[in-house]
Amino acid sequence: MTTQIGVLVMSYGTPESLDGVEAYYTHIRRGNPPSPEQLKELKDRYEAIVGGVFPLRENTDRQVEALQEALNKDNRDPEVEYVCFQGLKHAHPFIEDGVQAMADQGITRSVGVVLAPHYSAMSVGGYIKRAKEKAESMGIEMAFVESYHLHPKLIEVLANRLSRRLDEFEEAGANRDEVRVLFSAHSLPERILATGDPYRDQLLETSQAIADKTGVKSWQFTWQSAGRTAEPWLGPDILDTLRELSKEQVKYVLSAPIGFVSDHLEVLYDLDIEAQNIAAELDMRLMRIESLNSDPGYMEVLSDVVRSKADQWK
Ligand code: FEC
Repeated sequence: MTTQIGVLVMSYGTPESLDGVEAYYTHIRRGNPPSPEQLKELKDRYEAIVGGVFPLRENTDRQVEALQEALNKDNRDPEVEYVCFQGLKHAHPFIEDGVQAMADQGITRSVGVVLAPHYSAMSVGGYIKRAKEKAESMGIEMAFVESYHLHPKLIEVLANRLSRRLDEFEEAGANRDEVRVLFSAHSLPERILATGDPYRDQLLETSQAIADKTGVKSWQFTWQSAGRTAEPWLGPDILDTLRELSKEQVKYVLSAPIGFVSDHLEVLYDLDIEAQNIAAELDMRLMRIESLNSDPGYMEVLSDVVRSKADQWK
């Protein structure tokens, strides 16, 4: 007889339409509605990205489907059937809806995993807290994957993407060593450092591991997509970094947003539009590595970390 193990796959979430942007933004702001100017500015950013749509929704749907397939592939755990449920931080179906759906299906044990490889109490920690609270109230036993930022397969798939773009720079006439690689991730408020949060160190470890694997010497880490709040956020921001690099006469830049696993606003707008515009002004050639989305290698990473957590129940 097979046992069902639930997998709560958690991701940031995105609105379903432009009409849903206000409710989404209000949720991100913990119930404080944005001003009309802030709302317009966010809608404009969504409208500017490819097709003016919300690619994160489709990408997350595909990732959840692909993970379920990868987990049950080859009948590796014949006694277990993994059933994936989606839980989003700021949109429907919310994290709590995902846990409820598991309970409705009679699932009593589940692994929670976030589609973000690096742990911060403010990001992944927040997802886990909400899932845990709901699971406890529903009598579901849950185990959580906190991070997977040094998983060898993750480093391999990211390194392959980086190498492919370096080849393209070479084909375009640049010398590989002239390309400055900029690893980046979503900024968070500086106050996380005072509490010993591992976010920054984990990001630097991923960057170093990819640089080692690809033999890249000319790299640095920079932040992106800082929130629009008054408190200080971790920096330098990628736009300032580009300006600094221009002063150093750097002409070729490769962006590697390792903190993200999907094409979405923070990649398609903040990097592909905003950073590209600055690069053009500075007469720099900027390329970006391809996002992981539902790459089979990334699905292997996720299924491996989920299985390791589920092993305790076998
Ligand atoms: O494509 C999409 O629709 C969603 C793109 C998106 C992703 C994403 C990932 C992360 N965020 C993280 C932290 C914060 C903090 C605040 C914050 C604010 C926003 C706003 C938008 C937004 N985030 Fe986001 N984030 C995405 C989108 N984020 C839109 C609101 C407008 C703005 O500030 O630009 C500040 C909240 C506050 O006001 O207190 C903090 C982190 C990640 C990466 C990890 C993860 O995916 O969970 C960390 C994708």
